[in-house]
Amino acid sequence: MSEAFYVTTPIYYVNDEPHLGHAYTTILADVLARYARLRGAETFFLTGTDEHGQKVQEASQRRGIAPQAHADEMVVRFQQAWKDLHVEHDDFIRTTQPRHVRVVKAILQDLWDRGEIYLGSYEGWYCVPDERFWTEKDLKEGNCPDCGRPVEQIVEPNYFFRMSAYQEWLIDYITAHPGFIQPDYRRNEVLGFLRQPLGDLCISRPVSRLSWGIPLPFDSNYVTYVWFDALINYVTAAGYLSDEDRFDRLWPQALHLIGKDILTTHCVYWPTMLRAAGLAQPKTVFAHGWWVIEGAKMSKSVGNVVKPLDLAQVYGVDAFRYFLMRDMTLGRDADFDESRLAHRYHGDLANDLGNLLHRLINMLGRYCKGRIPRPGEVTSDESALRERCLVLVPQTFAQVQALALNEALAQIMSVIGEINRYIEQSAPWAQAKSGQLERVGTILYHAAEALRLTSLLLQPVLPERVAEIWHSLGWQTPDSLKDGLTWGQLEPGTPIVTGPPLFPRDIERVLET
Ligand code: ME8
Repeated sequence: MSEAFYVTTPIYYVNDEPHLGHAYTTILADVLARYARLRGAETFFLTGTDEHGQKVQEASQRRGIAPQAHADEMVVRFQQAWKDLHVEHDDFIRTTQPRHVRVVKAILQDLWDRGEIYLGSYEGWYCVPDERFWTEKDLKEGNCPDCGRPVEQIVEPNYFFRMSAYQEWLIDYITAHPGFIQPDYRRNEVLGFLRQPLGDLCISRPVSRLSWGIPLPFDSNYVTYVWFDALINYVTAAGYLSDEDRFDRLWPQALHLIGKDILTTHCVYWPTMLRAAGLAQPKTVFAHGWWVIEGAKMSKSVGNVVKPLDLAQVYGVDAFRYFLMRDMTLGRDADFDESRLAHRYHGDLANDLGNLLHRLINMLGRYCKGRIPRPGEVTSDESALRERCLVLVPQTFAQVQALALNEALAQIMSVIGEINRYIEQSAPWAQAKSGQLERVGTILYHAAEALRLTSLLLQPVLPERVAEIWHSLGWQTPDSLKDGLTWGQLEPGTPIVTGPPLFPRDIERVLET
């Protein structure tokens, strides 16, 4: 294996219902992982759920069941959604799993033993009727943001991680490693934040207020603050303290995909925690933008939450995946508009890709007895087409590795357009009329082989549709898809298979936009 590739999503709060935003990050990770597998890299794709904390405790209390039982029920919604969206993760971590609890406790104990954690006092605002703590900036006009009642300032003993000691080191590290936080405007945002003095991080909650968390190994009257627990999932799953060889291979290659909402936790808390624990940094933290609806962030209270599975049911899962990857410039916000999804569906997918397969299968049936023909002598047109497809392979991998997925897809689709034009210009129907059957075979072989190879580069985004293309062309996929990335794999004489349209046109829109 040439190299390792380790990609993670945030672990989502188990109480939420998976929506377009969660689906986006997870499909993005899936697509990147599939490209890495296609390149032949040792690939590890991790997602999961964040299961401790106040909200889970409260929700389970309302239902009158234990928090673990509540989480066990809730987690299924994420697991099922990823399955339905053709997400092939290698691991799904839950922060309540013993493998994770063990690592969190080991790290806490080690930091405590080495004086990186100390007992101090936490000052904050407390809403007595709600039994909730708020920070100064949470307050609405000085009152509880939830119920609007006055809050009391309280002082409570708590444990702190000496985060402030790492401020200078972190600034230097970020400056010396320009690829660490991406895109660059997010790196600048973090460096801007670090111009203010960095405080220490309160990492505990007293059990009297919150019991649903990982107990501090050195003081059973406290549980671990949920972010200090959650971030550690990334090293737990990579094999830290369980499979050190694997951990050493994967960890330096880690790519954390996150939304821009959780930049500080991943770019300030996490690097300093790792540093204090004596661990290396992940390779990259990449913060993508928001999917917004008419300029507003999706939220349950505004009632503009897009349910990914509703759309996937109408347009098909693969078309939905294609749209998300094609229409967001990674990093920037993107406005979700179903008419744009419909436009991509009819244009790129049905007209360009679906139609290419459809025409080819028809012509192979009509002129080549329903079999892959044997190519004869080639002209410069065939050589150019072959060359274009072969060059596309490294170009696509380079763009994907630079996380320019929308550009990679635009380029692949432009080659699909070139295959369509090659057929137009070579006019196999006219050649057939004048009895040039060998020429017809040469043209159709090249067009079919070009489609096979180009569609392999679309497979990470459209896994099911592309498998149908290969089935129609009678291509026996190799055990490792990487071996399919050369020219000339369609076997002359193989029967082709006529199937239903790849992207049927009679779909109805679900949302009124
Ligand atoms: O923050 N557009 O979990 P979470 C794009 N448990 N992406 C979006 C989005 C939107 N409108 N809405 C959500 C947490 N996301 C913590 C993470 S990690 C150690 C702990 C995606 O359930 C995006 O990836 O609130 C964002 O960062 C994540 O969902 C937040 O998920």
